Amino acid sequence: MATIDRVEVLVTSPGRNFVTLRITTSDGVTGLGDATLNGRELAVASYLEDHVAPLLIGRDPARIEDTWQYLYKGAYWRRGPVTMTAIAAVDVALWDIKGKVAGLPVYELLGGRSRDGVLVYCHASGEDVAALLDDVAAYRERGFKAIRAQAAVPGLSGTYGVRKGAYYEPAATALPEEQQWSTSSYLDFAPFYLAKVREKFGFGLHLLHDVHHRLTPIEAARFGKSVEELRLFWMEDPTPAENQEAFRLIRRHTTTPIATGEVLSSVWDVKQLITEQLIDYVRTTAVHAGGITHLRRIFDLAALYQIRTGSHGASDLSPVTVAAAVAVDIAVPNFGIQEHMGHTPETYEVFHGTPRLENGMLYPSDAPGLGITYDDEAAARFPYEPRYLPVARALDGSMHDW
Ligand code: KDG
Ligand code: MG
Repeated sequence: MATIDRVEVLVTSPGRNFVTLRITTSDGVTGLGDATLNGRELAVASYLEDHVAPLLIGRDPARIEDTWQYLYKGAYWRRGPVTMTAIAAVDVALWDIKGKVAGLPVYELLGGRSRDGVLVYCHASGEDVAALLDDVAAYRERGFKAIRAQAAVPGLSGTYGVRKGAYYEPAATALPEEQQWSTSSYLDFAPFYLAKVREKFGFGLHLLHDVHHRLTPIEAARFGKSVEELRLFWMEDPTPAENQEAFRLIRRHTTTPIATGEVLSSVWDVKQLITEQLIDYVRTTAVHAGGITHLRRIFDLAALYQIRTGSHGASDLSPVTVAAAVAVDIAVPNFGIQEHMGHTPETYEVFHGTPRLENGMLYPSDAPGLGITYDDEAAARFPYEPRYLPVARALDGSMHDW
């Protein structure tokens, strides 16, 4: 029997910070897992290095489920983003190893393809409505069939989701940047610019929007109702998702589909949302929700309630997570859509072999495992730098959800 011989926690910052776990077996097979938790990277690195790596040495790398249960039940302290991201990194690395040992891509081990490719949505944004419309046009030119639209709210410093240069990176400062928030300005403006997108491009395009946890349930209900005729693919995170019953109120008032779950890390965190059919798309990911093993469990529960998948895929999820996401997305029966932001050229200097993007669809690599390799020499050129996500304050100076 092969055993786990080496466990390395790799931290690099090619354009942004990434934490990667590399597991090597006694047969010399390596597996990669993403362990990046944006703005709290070193907490997961320490969890893995100090508390998980010593437990893995000598274990059988083939026993993925048992290792998952060992790390989850063995921690005693359940769930939470740091624990679940650490477990995810181990889980994904072990699936990568299992695929390499079998000589098969991971999606074959999950039951094989249910579809030819994975529909993705990209991010269009603008400092004003005209710039947003130009950005949507440019993404359509590139073949995207689904586009998320966000525009800067006039008069506020810093709106979530609005790109300044070629790449959007909110975790860009050594201490959290303070942005402003006004619910009334947002509620007046967002339906207006989403209508402009529909007016210009019609309905032959999936249109998405991220509220980013900013509204109360009744405000979210009003927003959803006000954009109903625009037939959004979804409104995302209308209200902070830890209050699961809040979605009952939103649901009572609007047929605009709801997506949530990117900050949630276990099946327990989405159980009520799913079993009460309070959402339409579940956005949990392989990196923050316990790896491929646990994500599959969440998606299977969602399938029982006709809820589709719509995994988070921002640029703070490394190319290893993109590969893991596509492996799951291509296999599960209830796939909905996959977020895809892509990464900077520096990131692709470190991570090679990312899934192929063509005409708004992602296609998995046919290489055994997940198909991603990690370039240590390139990684060494990009040392870790502390970076924080912004925070938001309402106009009276009080803290708001960012
Ligand atoms: O690290 C935080 C980002 O991943 C998040 O703000 C991105 O909301 C997001 C999205 O939908 O991509
Ligand atoms: Mg989001």
